[in-house]
Amino acid sequence: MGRTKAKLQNGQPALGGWIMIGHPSVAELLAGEGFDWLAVDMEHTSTTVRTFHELSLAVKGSAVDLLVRLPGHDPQITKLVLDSGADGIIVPAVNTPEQAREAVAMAKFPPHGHRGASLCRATDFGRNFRDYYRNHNENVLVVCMLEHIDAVNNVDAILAVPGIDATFIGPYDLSASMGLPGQTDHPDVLEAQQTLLAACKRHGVPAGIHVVPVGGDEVSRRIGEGFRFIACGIDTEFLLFAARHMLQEVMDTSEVRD
Ligand code: 3PY
Ligand code: MG
Repeated sequence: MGRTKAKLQNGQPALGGWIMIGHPSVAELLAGEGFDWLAVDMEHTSTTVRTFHELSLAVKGSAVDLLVRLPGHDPQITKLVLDSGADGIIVPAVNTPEQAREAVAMAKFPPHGHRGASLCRATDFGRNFRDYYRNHNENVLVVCMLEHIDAVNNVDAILAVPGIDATFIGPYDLSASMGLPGQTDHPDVLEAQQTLLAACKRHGVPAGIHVVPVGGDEVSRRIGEGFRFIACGIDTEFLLFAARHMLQEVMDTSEVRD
C-alpha cells in the first residue's frame, strides 16, 4: 500500500502536488519535494496516456504515489493509466451513487471490479503479475471528486458506496454548477463545501479539497477543518505566482518602472 492510502487510513493528512505541465521533469522535481502524492491532470490538459507513462518513469524509485485525474469516467483510459503504473485514480464529477460504484469498479480487478488483467508495465511486464494482482484491489487509491451541486444533494448515497478511499472537492466546478463560476469564496459555495465535509466525517470517508492558490496558510486551515486529501496548488500556479511576485518586486524597487 502506498503512503497516501496508509496516511488516510490513519487519519493523517496526505498532501499532493498537481501536474498540468505534462513534462517528466515537473514530476521528478515535485517528487523530490516530499509530497505524498502527485496528480497528473488528464482532464484539463493535453496529457496523453503515453505522456503519463513517461512521467511515471520519471518518479520511479521515489516514495511518491502517482495518481491520475482522469478525463472522465472511461474504464478504457482507467485501465491504460493503471497498466502504465498509476497508483490510483481521481475521478472527476462523481454526482451519483451509480457513478461512484463505477469509479470503484473500473479501478479494481474481479471480483470487486472489472479492470482487465495483463502483463503490463504495472506488473513489471508480467514478472510481478501474481503479487500485483493479489494486492492491487487493496492498494489502488480511488478518489471521487465531489464538484457539482448534484453531488452535494446525493452525498449520503455516494458515500455509502464501498471502496471510496477519499473524496475531493473541485471548488471551480462546484461554483460553476451553482451558477457562480469562479466565485469559490461565495458563501453559498463555502456552505456546500462544508456540507460535503460534514457528510464525509459522518461516513468516515477522508475528505479532500483542491487548494488552488499558492499558500501554505490555506492548506493548514483546511487541515484544521478536517480535510485530509489536499492538493497544494498547481504546477502552473507555482510558476505564475513566482514569476509575478518577482517581477512585481523588481518593479516596486527599481528604475525599471515606467
Ligand atoms: C475544480 O475546481 O473544479 C477542480 O477540478 C480542481 O481540481
Ligand atoms: Mg473540476
